[in-house]
Amino acid sequence: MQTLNLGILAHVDAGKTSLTERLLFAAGAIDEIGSVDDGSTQTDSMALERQRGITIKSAVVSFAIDGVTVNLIDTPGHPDFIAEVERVLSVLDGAVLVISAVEGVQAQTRVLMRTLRRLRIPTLIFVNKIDRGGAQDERTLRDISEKLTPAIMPMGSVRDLGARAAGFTTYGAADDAFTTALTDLLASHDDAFLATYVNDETAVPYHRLRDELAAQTKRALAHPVFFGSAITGAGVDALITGITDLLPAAEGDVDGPVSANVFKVERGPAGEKIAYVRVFSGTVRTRDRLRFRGDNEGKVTAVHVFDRGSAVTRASVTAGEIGKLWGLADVQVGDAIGASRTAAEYHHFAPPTLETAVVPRHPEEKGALHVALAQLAEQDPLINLRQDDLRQELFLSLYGEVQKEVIQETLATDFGIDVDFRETTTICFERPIGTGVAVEILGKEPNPFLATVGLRIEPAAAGSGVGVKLEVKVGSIPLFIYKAVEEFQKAIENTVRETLRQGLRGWQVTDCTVTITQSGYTSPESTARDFRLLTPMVLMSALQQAGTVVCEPVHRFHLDVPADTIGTILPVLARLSAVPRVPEIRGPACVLEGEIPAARVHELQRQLHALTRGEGVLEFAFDHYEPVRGAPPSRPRSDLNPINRKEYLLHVMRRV
Ligand SMILES: Nc1nc2c(ncn2[C@@H]2O[C@H](COP(=O)(O)OP(=O)(O)OP(=O)(O)O)[C@@H](O)[C@H]2O)c(=O)[nH]1
Ligand SMILES: [Mg+2]
Repeated sequence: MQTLNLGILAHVDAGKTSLTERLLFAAGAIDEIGSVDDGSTQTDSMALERQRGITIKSAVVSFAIDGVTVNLIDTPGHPDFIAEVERVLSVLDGAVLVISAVEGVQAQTRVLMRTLRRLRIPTLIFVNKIDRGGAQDERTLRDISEKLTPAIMPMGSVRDLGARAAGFTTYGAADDAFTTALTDLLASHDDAFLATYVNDETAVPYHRLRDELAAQTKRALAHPVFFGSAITGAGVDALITGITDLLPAAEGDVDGPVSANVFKVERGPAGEKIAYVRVFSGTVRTRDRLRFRGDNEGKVTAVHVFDRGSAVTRASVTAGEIGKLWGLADVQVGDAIGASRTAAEYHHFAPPTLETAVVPRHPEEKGALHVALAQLAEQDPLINLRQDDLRQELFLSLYGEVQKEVIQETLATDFGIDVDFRETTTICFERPIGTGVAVEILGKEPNPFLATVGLRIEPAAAGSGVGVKLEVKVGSIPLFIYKAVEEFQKAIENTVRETLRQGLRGWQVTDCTVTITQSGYTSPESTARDFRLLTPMVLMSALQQAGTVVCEPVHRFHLDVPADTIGTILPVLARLSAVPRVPEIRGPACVLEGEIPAARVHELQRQLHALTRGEGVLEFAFDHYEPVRGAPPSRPRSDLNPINRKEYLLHVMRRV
């Protein structure tokens, strides 16, 4: 039996969970259809999801149709939980992007589609909620074509739009407008196809058009669009046919070497760790020993595979399938098992832009809080749990306020720990603006360490992160010395990365290249420790020479407001350092788009109600980082600044 791993993605509330439920029902995997509003769906199974009516964690369910097992992955749409979507992307064979026919293309829809296209994930579009008042078909199609991609193909037409009886009829060979539009779209992507068509228009029979549409959809060149309603079930059968006909089933050699990716980690009722894996190649069996993240190893004690709705016990999980594995105690989200094709470090979306300190209400629970947060970080490493050495506080990175509330509630209900958060602040970055060079020579004052380290730091392209290069020649030296040199250089590289977590103003330094220009030691006295302690001094001195600019996250916003309020809104936007584009008046409504520093978004949200008589709707999504205008903010350091040599050396000596 073939497998298709399918992600359901959308802006919050577009109807992903309802559609997942409807697909399961239509395929006969469940007998009764659950509802998000009653808290009875298969995939919103956490108590918090049911209470809040939103999806917080990605969840897997499955159905079988026409000899294909479809593993559906329902993802959260709220931007605070985008990390959940990120982890799922690497395991998908295809996706359904859901768009509400009432709201149209929304902020998160663009972010998701941009990523799906960049990763070349075959994607169908489902325009949902055609039964709701205010639903639009033509306008939604125009919206998709203008804002997402023009490479779309409407697969049918809608009747009784906006009424409970709304339905969807698929086009066929007899619909001339459809076959002409389809031929045009397909010909624009494939020269061979275009040539056949130009030579003889009638030479392209309908089945050839369908085959070519499937081929181009599987290559993520074309995106068929379906319409329907997750609530009434309209259009859902056509969507299922589209899923099985137009999306590619998983491939992989079941007898090959094991290669798998961990995309979700959860704890079972007894606290045991469960890893969700997508297997790309090979077969994982109970009692197999698996290697992951370097030299970590674990023995699989149980395997579950998704089958008709839920997960069932099996002896093995094979290439193409998704399974749950028990027994891998040290496994983390994002781990590659065996020779996986995806690296553990993959980031398709922006990192969290906020941070906050977490404080237990009862100070004696500090230790327990650390353990609990470490467990949450295992499931979501992007929260980036860290302890501040100077102030002894625990810090988390966050996407937004809803995620913060969810963490607070999870700590209270699952771990019995009540916490408060300090003020949430924006996370900035520092980028070097020039080149800086520094060196400390072994045996030369004031270098107290048995090591020579020379470093150069220079700016690199935006978004490139930190690169470390070597300019030192190792030359022809005996192997045992070579090993030591290698170890010392590794120590320098690791320390460079560690030190750059706090730049001149306390922010992570990024988008730079650090070159090791010199390294020296004395044998056998020098140790890796000498390099680890000296490197921060050299690097910070080079960085000071280079200078840095503090960059803050900037969001792209979309504001829907009554047209007569625009005169009062524009000055407020200016005060908040937002840069709006020309307002677009649509009758009594006005659409304003532009950019705004992430730090000011909440202020805008707070004022919007009063400014627009409660009618304004604000949507935003992260766009890019840019230098802070005005005085750059600093972040208190969490440990000693190596620029202050005297204190740094005193501290280092005291630690010995
Ligand atoms: N009328 C109508 N309502 C719908 C339809 N699909 C979903 N809804 C309603 O829209 C709301 C959101 O639906 P969900 O299925 O939770 O949306 P979601 O995309 O999973 O939301 P998140 O997971 O929180 O991002 C619920 O109140 C649903 O009942 C539809 O086709 N028609
Ligand atoms: Mg949902």
